[in-house]
Amino acid sequence: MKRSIASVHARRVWDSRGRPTLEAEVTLADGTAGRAIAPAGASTGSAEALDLRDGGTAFGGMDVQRACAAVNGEIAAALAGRDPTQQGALDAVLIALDGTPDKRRLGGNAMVAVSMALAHVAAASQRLPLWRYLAGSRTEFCLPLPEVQIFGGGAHAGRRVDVQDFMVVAIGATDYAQALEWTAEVYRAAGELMAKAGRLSGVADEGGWWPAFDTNEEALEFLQRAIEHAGYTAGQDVAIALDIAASDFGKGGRYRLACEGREVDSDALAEMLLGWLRRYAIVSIEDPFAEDDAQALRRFTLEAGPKVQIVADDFICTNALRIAGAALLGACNTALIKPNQAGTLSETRAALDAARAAGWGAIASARSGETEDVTISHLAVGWGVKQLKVGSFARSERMAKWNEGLRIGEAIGSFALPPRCAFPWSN
Ligand code: 2PG
Ligand code: MG
Repeated sequence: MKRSIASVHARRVWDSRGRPTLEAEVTLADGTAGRAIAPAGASTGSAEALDLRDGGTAFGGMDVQRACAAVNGEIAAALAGRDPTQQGALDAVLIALDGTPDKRRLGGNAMVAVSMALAHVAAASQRLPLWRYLAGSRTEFCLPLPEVQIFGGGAHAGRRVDVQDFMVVAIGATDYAQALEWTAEVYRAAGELMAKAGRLSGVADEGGWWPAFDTNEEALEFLQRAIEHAGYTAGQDVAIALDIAASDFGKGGRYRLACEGREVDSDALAEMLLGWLRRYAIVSIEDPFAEDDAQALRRFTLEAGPKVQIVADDFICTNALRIAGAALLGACNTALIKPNQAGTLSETRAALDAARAAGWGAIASARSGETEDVTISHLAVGWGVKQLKVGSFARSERMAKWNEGLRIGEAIGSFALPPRCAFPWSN
């Protein structure tokens, strides 16, 4: 069979933080090949598929020789001769082969790289671009609304501020190309404002400006000013989205705001965030409480959820069952969809379907450790995910994803975004 898998190979490559990661390459009997690279998070949820690292002293213990060996040995043997278009069945083979609940034996990084490479080679075997292949029988397409980081804090900037992502969404843009243009202007304006204020000191892990601010709210103020400085109306043209990533500084209902030198409980944190929602043009807020603080998430969603997108990342870890449980509880209303949290494309898709079934919105998301791999851009379009988060508007591992959207838009023949009424309730 021409379309059968002839080989599966993994090689060690390097990510945007200069750390090892692995690239999987699947080749068919007729020579068609597809490849994908595993991304890596820094602020990870505890229920994520395990990112298998070698430990020891080399590269800070981050090497991936064991994950590569798993691909080149067991995984390659299990997939040889199979039909690459049977994604569900092949992912099931990977899951059964691993046999652990968190993919710790073969490694979530090994599995997601292979799973994505299978989709790439299957698309190539049908001479389709990946987005088109993933779309199946769907015929209507739009591009995702970009959610773009302007300041990067938390675990991505030496904890310079507690909040991790200060982002913008060009909710008033007429199409994807214009959304990128507006974002570029806001990013530039923010840099200029920081330079003028003597606060410019480089960029954080995802390309956002390094947040040389004294309080979290000062960053928020600066961001709103940058939107206006670039000539846009905050809240109408360009709005603010935050990823609090609260699991990184909170546990057991206590939150340590290190940058402000104080500790607060869930209620006081909620008060602070609700105050921000009143004073700034915020339309989306991710992980406002820690992953173990479901009741605070529920109360916050009850209060703010009707107006604002409340995004679950660490809380649900791209897991269908967790999403269904969170929806039942009424905690959050939008799922962040990260393939490497799930570990296979099929489980990622199941999480998206669970979000849709619950009436939740969804955002496809890259990780803080990234590469030139642009699978996530294809996945957003192909699966009709209406928002995309890949970090800032600088550095090629980020720009590769935004630029791929421009190529896909040309191929579709339109840069149309989801209908405006779909935000923030897009699913
Ligand atoms: C997040 C991501 C992306 P990381 O928390 O949403 O910003 O960060 O990949 O480090 O988990
Ligand atoms: Mg997050």
